[in-house]
Amino acid sequence: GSELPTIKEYVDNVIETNGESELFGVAKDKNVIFISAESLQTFVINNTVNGQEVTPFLNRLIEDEDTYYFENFYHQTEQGKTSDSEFLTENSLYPLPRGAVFYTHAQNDYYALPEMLGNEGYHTTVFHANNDSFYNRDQMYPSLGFDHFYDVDAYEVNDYNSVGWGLKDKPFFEQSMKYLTTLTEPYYAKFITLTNHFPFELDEMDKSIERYDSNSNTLNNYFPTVRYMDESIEEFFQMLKDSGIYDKSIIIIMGDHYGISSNHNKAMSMYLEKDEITPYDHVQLQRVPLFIHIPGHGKGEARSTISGQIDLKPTILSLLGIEHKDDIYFGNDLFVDDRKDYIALRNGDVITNDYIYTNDSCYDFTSGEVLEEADTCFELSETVKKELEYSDSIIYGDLFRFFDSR
Ligand code: GP9
Ligand code: MN
Repeated sequence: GSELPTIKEYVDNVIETNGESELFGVAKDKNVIFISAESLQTFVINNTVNGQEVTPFLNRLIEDEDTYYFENFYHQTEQGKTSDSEFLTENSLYPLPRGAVFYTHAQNDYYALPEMLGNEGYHTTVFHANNDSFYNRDQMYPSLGFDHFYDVDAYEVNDYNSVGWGLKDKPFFEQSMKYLTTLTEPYYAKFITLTNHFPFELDEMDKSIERYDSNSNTLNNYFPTVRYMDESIEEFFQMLKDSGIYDKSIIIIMGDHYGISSNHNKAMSMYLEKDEITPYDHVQLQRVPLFIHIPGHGKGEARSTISGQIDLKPTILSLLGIEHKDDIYFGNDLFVDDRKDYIALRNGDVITNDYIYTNDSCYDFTSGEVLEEADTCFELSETVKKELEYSDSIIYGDLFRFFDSR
């Protein structure tokens, strides 16, 4: 545990914010409904395919005065994909550079969001129609402090209501309602969708829009399954309203990671009407949508804050009015002004308001031009290396064992 004080000092000096959050306590004692939207990327938001909107519901949600939408929000996952995004969200720690921390370090001590919310009287639960051992979730969720996991056994799955990886998102949300309506309030309930998963299979009857037409079937199929997920979330909102849950809750929707890898850059450049996908464009394609919807709030807006999955834990705690000064974490409340002004991707890439560091080069954030004079950009990439190493040390050394959460 000898490294812990050094890391804590770094967190106090570099990460910890001072100013009051604009939204501290705004959702005190409310339920938190978190939707992890499989493979949802920002490039489809407010975009069209064959002249049709891809995500009409989510686009309308951005305009809703109860919604904060973050357009410069990045996934920070590596090989652990969905599980990495869960790890980031619950801990505000980085996932590991290789493998999935859900598999390799499930027995560690953590001081994760579900545990902290549990201490505040919240019931914490996950809904996901896959086997509980997938990604070792049956081991990891208790370590994170989740009270219960409604896995595939909680659902009725048959040939008619499943496709690709399993239960389709619409029946998934529908069947989840009977459990959700009986949970003790307040609760933190995480829903992990599945239909919009590579290779993006969808039954004809579930297709509301046509495929794209390019040399990549992956990209072509992506659009109709994204639309299906958009519709499933719309139906879920309606069910929340009909059951009276909506007014007692905040709803967060987050893309877990990219769905279209760089193997499909040729088709992607055609869709985006670009000559090529540059390293800069590649980083910008790592943006995933984040919606924070607070029913009755009335002050929501779209924001360009440079942000990432590492920021969710401090943000959710702050919305609920929970202090966590002694905690060790690497993100910031999204609603505080003096946030650290960069986001690190797991591979060491860095994004700020002014530039993007990737591929040993610095690019102008807005124009995507390579910057020749960029000392601060290169210096920051060194800070970020250290920050990633600190986070890794916590996991490799199981350092939360020595952490007194008071
Ligand atoms: C599996 C689901 C998908 O349960 O979360 O995982 P992914 O392949 O996206 O990491
Ligand atoms: Mn995923």
